[in-house]
Amino acid sequence: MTAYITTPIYYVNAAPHLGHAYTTIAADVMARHHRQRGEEVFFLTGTDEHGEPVADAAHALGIEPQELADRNAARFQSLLPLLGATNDFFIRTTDPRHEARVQEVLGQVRENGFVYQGTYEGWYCPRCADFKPENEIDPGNLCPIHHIELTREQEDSYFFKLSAFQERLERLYEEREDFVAPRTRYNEALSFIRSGLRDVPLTRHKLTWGVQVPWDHEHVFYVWFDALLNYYTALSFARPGEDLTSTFWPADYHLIAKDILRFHAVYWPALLMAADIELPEHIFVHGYLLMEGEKMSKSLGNVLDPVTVIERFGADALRFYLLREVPFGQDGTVSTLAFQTRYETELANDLGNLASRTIAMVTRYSDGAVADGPLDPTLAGDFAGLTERVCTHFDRAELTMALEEIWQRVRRLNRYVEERAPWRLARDDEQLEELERVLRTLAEGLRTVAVLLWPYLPTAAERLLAALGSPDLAVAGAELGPGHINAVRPIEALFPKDTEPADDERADD
Ligand code: ME8
Repeated sequence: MTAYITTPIYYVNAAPHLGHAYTTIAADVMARHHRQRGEEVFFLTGTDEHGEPVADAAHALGIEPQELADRNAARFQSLLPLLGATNDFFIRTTDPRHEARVQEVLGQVRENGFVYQGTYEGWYCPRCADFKPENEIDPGNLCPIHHIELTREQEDSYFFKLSAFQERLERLYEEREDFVAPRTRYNEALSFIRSGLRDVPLTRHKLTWGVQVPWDHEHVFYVWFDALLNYYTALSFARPGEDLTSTFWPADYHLIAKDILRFHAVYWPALLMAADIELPEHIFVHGYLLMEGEKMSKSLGNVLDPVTVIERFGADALRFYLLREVPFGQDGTVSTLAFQTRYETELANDLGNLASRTIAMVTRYSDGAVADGPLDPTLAGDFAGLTERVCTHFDRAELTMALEEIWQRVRRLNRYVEERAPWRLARDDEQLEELERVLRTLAEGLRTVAVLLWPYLPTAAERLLAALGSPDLAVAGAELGPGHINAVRPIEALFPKDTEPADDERADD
């Protein structure tokens, strides 16, 4: 079984920020989870380097677009190891192999009869690189996302016959209710389709920074068609001398935020239909990270730098915080204060203390050895079906709910320590067997949560599993049961509390 997981490819008109890190982290959590399920995973991310936003940003800096693309693609790329991202490839749309494939696929779309010549006139936002329908324009003729004035554009274009796919798209949504998740986004995409699809420009005449249209060299492809195709083209050249398309296509999970829903949930399937290419399985749509109530984006200038957070607290803490704080799929506010609270109460106290205490007690009361025998059925009952529930949440794009399921067990284990008070049992020789059973249950419980937490907290989980002498990460082995752990080794604090206090000023600049 394979799982092909993608992030959007990010614009290189500026440096990466926390919003980009968020999607990449979510995709990485999914990639790791599917690897734990024994699936062969291909995880793709990359950069979108053509189009007006990039050309404009480069010209403002007095450099060539390619130079800006090289500079910022490198920044997006170097962020990945810092986040703990395990992508299998990084695609750049200025890669000539991508460009050639885009020309090939869109040439096929034309041959199939879905391209015609015409003139386009409409209100255009150069930052979105998108024409805005009249009902989406803010008062004062402003872009609802960037709050900048829209320009009236008229140009000769080749058009993509989106309208020809009205019925097929409606049928797709009827037949596959899990094509877009969560449901609110599915409904939004479907109502956009039902409101009546109009043809869209496929090429730009005035722009030169893009993939050249093979049948008319005065045009380049509209950046969105070039960009969307990355998911498909990458497989043909990600591995030198190998074409992975037949192994991994169709994509299983496209992760995106709601800002680019229409492109992914409407244009993308239509384009693939027009090219006779199989459609992806699922589009998982998350909300916006908000700072001071506004979508955080480069153009608005209120950016929290992920690198600063990682340097101070580590990638695990950032990964955990973002997926825990903001219910995946909804908008949510992030702040350094809330981050610190979660770090201290949940990572340092709930999990960190549980790990240190459990290992310290096994070391102290039984010389680090975990005796064979059955587990406490009370606790086993509270863990029953956990792995299955976690997997089901993942299948529905419920990454925060999956984490909550696991975290409830972390808290359960803490209560178990208090209830059974091993330090009291240790004072009574007659309770030796009970003490051994409690310690064994705790150690095995800790192992189970560590395995399931690994996608979110890879470094901490691996350290913990190493200390428990049970490095196996497969979810199949994550069910709570005896016999995995024989002995424990001492462990340093997983989430030390004495990290430098966060400073709102610094984190916000
Ligand atoms: O749209 N909250 O690129 P982009 C959550 N190149 N996610 C956020 C975010 C925020 N505040 N800000 C950005 C493009 N993101 C196109 C995509 S794909 C074929 C082409 C994330 O650099 C989120 O995933 O504007 C969003 O969809 C994406 O970055 C937009 O990145």
